[in-house]
Amino acid sequence: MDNFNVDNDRDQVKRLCFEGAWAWFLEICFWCCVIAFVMYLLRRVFEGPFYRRTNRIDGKVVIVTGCNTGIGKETALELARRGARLYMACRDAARCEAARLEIIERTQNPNVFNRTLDLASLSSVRQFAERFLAEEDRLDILINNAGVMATPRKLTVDGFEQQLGINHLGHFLLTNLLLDRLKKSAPSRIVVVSSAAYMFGRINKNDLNSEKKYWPFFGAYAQSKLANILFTRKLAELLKDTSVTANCLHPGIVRTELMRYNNCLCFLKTIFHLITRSPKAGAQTTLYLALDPKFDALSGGYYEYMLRLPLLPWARNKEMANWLWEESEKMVGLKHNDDESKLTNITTVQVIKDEQ
Ligand SMILES: NC(=O)c1ccc[n+]([C@@H]2O[C@H](COP(=O)([O-])OP(=O)(O)OC[C@H]3O[C@@H](n4cnc5c(N)ncnc54)[C@H](OP(=O)(O)O)[C@@H]3O)[C@@H](O)[C@H]2O)c1
Ligand SMILES: *[C@@H]1O[C@H](CO)[C@@H](O)[C@H](O)[C@H]1NC(C)=O
Ligand SMILES: CC(=O)N[C@H]1CO[C@H](CO)[C@@H](O)[C@@H]1O
Repeated sequence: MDNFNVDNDRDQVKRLCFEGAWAWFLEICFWCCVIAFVMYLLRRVFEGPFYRRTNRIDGKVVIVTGCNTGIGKETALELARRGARLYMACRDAARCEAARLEIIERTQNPNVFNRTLDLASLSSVRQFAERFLAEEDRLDILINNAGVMATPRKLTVDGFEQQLGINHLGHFLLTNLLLDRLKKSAPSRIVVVSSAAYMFGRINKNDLNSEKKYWPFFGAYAQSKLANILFTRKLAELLKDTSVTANCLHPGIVRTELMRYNNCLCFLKTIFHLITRSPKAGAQTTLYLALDPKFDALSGGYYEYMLRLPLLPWARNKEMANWLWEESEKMVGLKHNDDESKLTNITTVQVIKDEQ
């Protein structure tokens, strides 16, 4: 009798819990929610933190290089939204104008200007700087963002390997030409978009231009991004008695056009999409360094996910930073060199300085 009752109860329990269609439905719903929540958390983790302060920069003059697309465009958009007087420094006039019109429409800020800057040409850099210095009295924020990654080996107009030429040397010259204006506008700042790929990089003293051996990503790109960091740190040191700060960053792995030269990675696209950040998320650390008031006084740091991170020894090497700085000065013609042709460039620089 007892036995019968127990079995009966068990049956009833079974029926209640597992046999009703609603039970299955609830269970499926539950697991869907769990999966959705986990995916949401993962996305949040990969998207990283956002810059939440609402400080405006009305009337501040800002230059962003390479801002017709990708991280640069999102950076420009947010700075325009906060009232910047924004100079878009891009190599392709049509793409620049398209982005400019979109930014004006979305932010209702009319002070957004298109300017041509091809970092693969020193004379283009000089022309850009000359025009800018003639039309603006101040420069509050310079954002060196433009870049190319893992391209086939190609030379710039001036004969430099293009990843080094565009990512480092073009920006090196640009920054130096604008430095006095930044000092005059202090507190002001320089933000350099580098990459965690610097970890794979070494400055190849004997073959800066990868003439002997060309390794697109782990060689030339990584070297150029390491150069960005050494440049920033040397700059911070040179500027330590001024109120001009210089900081650099890694934006995360961001879905942009940067991969345009790397079709071989296409098969990874789906996975890639899951673990990468949107350009908007990718712009957050740049915005943090450009906007947060604390960087009026903090200089020489390397940031990722809005956190200051320690650098590997070869990115902290002062001797190398000094060597690279001097070598870069020679390469872009900012310094006395035995070579006659390079003397002409010093004249150009002095003319620009005299105009101020
Ligand atoms: N995406 C990532 O995962 C990632 C990771 C680490 C670091 N970064 C760095 O983030 C920065 C921005 O990259 P992104 O991902 O936004 O790439 P992107 O979408 O390819 O944008 C790069 C920008 O740089 C411009 N540019 C290229 N060559 C130039 C030149 N010679 N003169 C002037 N502008 C030039 C491009 O102009 P065009 O459109 O005319 O080509 C474009 O506006 C780069 O410095 C990159 O190294 C990106
Ligand atoms: C750049 O902007 C000006 C307005 O400031 C516009 O008249 C001009 O057409 C633009 N340049 C290009 C190449 O679209
Ligand atoms: C060595 C060097 O960089 N020379 C450049 C000086 O500037 C002119 C244009 O202003 C370039 O044509 C040279 O290549």
